[in-house]
Amino acid sequence: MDAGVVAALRRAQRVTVLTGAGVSAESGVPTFRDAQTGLWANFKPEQLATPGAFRQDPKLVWEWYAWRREKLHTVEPNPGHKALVALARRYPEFTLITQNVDGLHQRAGSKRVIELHGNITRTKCFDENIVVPEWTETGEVPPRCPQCRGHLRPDVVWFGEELPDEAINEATRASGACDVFLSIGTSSVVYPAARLSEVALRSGATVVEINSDETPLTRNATFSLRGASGMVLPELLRAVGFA
Ligand code: BJW
Repeated sequence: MDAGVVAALRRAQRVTVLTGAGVSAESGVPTFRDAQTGLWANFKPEQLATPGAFRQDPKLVWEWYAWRREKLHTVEPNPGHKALVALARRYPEFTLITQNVDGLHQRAGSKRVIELHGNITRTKCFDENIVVPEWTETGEVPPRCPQCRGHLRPDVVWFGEELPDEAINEATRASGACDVFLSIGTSSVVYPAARLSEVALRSGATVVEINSDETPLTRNATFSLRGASGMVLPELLRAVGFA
């Protein structure tokens, strides 16, 4: 384990973590940029996760999310998610920001999670942009909003849509006010989330990337740990003396 990373985590009082799809990969959730399999092999996620795709074919997009939601019932948090729960206990200020919509951090036991891109288990009205907790199933796909009869959609952030104000504001604040910033399992290509590591670097934080591959962040990060987060994070905790 890199001695510089260990020393930075031992010194730190304020730690901010940004996670992406890679952190859930070892739970069996495909990453966003993995090729899709089965029914969805012919579709690119980037082409389905847009308001335009939903307007054009709401049934297709609803069914894609229904399929992904179903698959979440068969997966569990992995050692990477659990290591972040343990890490949080060690710092007076700890902020966990995720781009993931799968809720696995919360299921692992993380208490406060800033969800930048929403949560796949919530549903909202496409027209009114308000969360809809319940509706009547009539067999129509997607189902209709009980208020306005418009289409329902998952409460996630698609390309070209604004991130929830409170989430991005709090994430930006915590990224600019930390001693160590960990960027874990994200390709660092989707903005504004990718900007958070830049904010941390500019404010003088030690930025540590944990990823099985290189990303555009690799060359700018203070340290880069190459490997699966479900292995690297528990190892890091042991090296720091937290496990
Ligand atoms: C492992 C591993 C293991 C594997 N261990 N590692 C500035 C510049 C350029 C473009 C823009 C910009 N500002 C805005 C844009 C446009 C756009 C954007 O960023 N486009 C880029 C692609 C170029 N951004 C937006 O539209 C955002 N909105 C916005 O900015 O609003 C303002 C605005 C509006 C209108 C016009 C202009 C501005 C919204 C972005 C919403 C992203 N939504 C999605 C879908 C969510 C719902 C769903 O899940 O279906 O979020 S897209 C998708 O990407 C998903 C993810 O959260 C997000 C990030 O992906 P992530 O998590 O990094 O996953 P992968 O798959 O890319 O990478 C996995 C990584 O893990 C890899 O690196 C692997 O190596 C690694 N890995 N296994 C460790 N075991």
